Amino acid sequence: MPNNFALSDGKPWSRRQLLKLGLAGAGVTGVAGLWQMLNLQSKSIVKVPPLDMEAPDDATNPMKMLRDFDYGTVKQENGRTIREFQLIAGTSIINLNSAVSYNIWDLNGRIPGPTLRAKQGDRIRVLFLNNAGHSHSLHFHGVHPAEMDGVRPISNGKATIYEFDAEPYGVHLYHCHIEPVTRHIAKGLYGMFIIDPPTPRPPADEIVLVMAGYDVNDDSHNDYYAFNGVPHYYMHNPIRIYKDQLIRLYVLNIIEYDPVVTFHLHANFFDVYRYGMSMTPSEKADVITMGMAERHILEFAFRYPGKYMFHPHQDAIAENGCMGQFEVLAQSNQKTVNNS
Ligand SMILES: [Cu+2]
Repeated sequence: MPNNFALSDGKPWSRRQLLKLGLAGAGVTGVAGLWQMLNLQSKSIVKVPPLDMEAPDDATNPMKMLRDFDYGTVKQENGRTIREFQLIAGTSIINLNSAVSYNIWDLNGRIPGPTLRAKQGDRIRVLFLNNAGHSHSLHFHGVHPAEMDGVRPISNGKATIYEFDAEPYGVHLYHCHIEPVTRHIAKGLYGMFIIDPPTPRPPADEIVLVMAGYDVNDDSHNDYYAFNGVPHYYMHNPIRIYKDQLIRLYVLNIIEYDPVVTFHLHANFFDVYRYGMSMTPSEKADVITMGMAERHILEFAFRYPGKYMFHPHQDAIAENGCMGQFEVLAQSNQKTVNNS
């Protein structure tokens, strides 16, 4: 397989370019496509409050990212199911607050990158195009051959293909692995990679929370922190969920420079599925400690309506942006109030 091919104009791949490479998608078909449709159908059993879409549709749209899963394009090749994703590294400027803007590296125009989602056993193919100015790569957590480990630099304007089987099931991640890795991660090149178990988990309102830090003055200390890209966003725009409905949080700690953070949920306890690698919880907690790159599934339901905070219990980290709240709504047919 060609592992490093140049693209002439550095623009996103056209269907013609992909056809030339034999990589154009054929749509959702076959068993894996059926799984995807069933997955989406089971989601339709779950009631999700209308989103407050105040945020601009640019590199940062934390409300949209909460429940946004990229299932890729499913194809059949030689009797195998291929799940194909496209990730394009670029550059963006984001506003960390009303006074501070910051240059990031993004994936598909967003920070964090897309939450990729597959079923255990799918063949994963990731088309990676680097348009972000420096050499970058994508390293996936999971099990795969050495040549697919994503530590080889892909220079600016070049593309590569990572291909491997999705295993084992769990909550994983991907990130750039070019030195200094701290900087390449802290500047935005990361995302969550969920591999679903063969037997689906029960229907739930599934929500992604990625904790990250920003070192804006390059002194190897974070100045700001965020859930899903924007400091304090979910404090000002609470995540609406419904009372008594199962919430399944996929939480990732990708904060560089701080060795560990915790995740604390107010007024509740959650079931912990460590690394998402089991179908039965290992423990119940209201604070969980997460080292760099640790990620877990946390499940809970709220019994009482109201607003409830979540944040790392290192309060300096919370106060500098890694803080949000759930707004628990009483009835699933209730009209939500736009309090903007
Ligand atoms: Cu990089």
